[in-house]
Amino acid sequence: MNETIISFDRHIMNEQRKHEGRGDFSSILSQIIFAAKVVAAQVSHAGLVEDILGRTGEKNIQGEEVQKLDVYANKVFINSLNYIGKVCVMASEEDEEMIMIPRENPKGDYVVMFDPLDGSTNIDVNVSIGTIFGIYKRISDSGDGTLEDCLQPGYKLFGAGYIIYSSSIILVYTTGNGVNGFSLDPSVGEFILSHPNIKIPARGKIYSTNEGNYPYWKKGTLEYIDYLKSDRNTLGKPYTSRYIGSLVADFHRNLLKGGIFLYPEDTKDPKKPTGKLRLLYEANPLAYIVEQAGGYASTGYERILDIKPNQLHQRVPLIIGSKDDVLEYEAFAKKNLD
Ligand code: AHM
Ligand code: MG
Repeated sequence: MNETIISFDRHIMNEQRKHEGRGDFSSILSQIIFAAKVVAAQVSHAGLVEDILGRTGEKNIQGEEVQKLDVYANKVFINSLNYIGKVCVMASEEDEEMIMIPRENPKGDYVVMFDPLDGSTNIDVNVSIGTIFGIYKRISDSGDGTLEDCLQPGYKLFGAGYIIYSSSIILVYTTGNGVNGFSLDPSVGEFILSHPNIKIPARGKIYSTNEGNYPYWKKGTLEYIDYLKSDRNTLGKPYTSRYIGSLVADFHRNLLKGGIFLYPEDTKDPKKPTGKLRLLYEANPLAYIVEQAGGYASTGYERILDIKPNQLHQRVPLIIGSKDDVLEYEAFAKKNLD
C-alpha cells in the first residue's frame, strides 16, 4: 500500500506555496471540489429519484430542454462560489446573463466560467457526464465584475479543469504548470492524485465526431475524415472511431490515449454556422488543458486560445486533441477555404 497518498487538498497547498501566497485560488478550487462531490452524489442517485431524473420542461438559452440535474448542478456551483469573497463574477452555460455576486457578499479577484453539467442529454441513459470550468483573474479594478472580465481570451486563463461523473469520479486540472488527474476515493471522500503530469501522445489512433453531420460538413472536414478512414493516412490504416456524445468523456479518453475530437463548422443550421460548442464554458478550458498536456485545439483556422470572445454564449468549431492530428486537420481545412 502506498503511504504517501497525495490528496487534492495537499496538492493545491503545495501549488499555493510555490505560486500564490494568499490562497484565494485554492479556496475557489476547494469550493469547486465540494460542489462536484455534491453533484456526483446526485448523479449517482439520478436513476433512483424521479424528481431529479425528470425534465423541467424549460428550455435553456441555447434552445435545449433543461433537465433537473442541470438546474441543480448550476445552483450548487453558484452557491458554492458566490459567498467566499474570492470571485467577482461568474458565467454559466445555463444562464443567459452573467452571474453577479450577491450585494451583501464580498467580491474577489477571480472570474469563473463553467458548464455545470456537460453532456446532460446523456443523464437518463447512464452515460458519463461532466463539469467544465475555467478561472481568470479580473481585469476590472474592484467591486462587481464586468462583461469584459468574462470575455477574456483563453490564453489568459489562470486555471481550468473538468470533473467526470462516470464509473469513477475524476478531476483533471491545470494552473498552467502541467496537468494532473485525481480520482475520488469513495471510502475516504477525497480526490487522490491518480494521473500525475498527464501528457497526450503527439498522434493518436482515435477520431471522435458525430458522423451524422457528414452531409453538412465543409469540404475540408469531409476530405479529412475520408483520409482518416483510409490507408492513405499517416498510420497507414484506418483510425478507430469512438464517440460518446459527452464532450468531457470523449476529451478525457483522447487526452489519455491520444486522438482527435472534432465538432467542426457545419451548415446544418444557417443561424449557427460556427459550430455547436461554447467558447467560454467548453472550448477554452479544454483547450488550455490540452495545450498544457502537449496537445492543441483549433477551430480549423485558428488557435482556440487566441480567440477574443465577443459574447458570453459564443459558439466555435472545436478540433482538439493530439497535436499532430489537429495540425493535420488544420491543413485540410485551410487548403479548402472557400
Ligand atoms: P450540452 O452542454 O448541452 O450538454 O451540449 C454539449 C454536448 C457535448 O458534451 C457533446 O460533445 C456534444 O454536445 C454532442 O453533440 P451532438 O449530440 O450534436 O453530437
Ligand atoms: Mg456543455
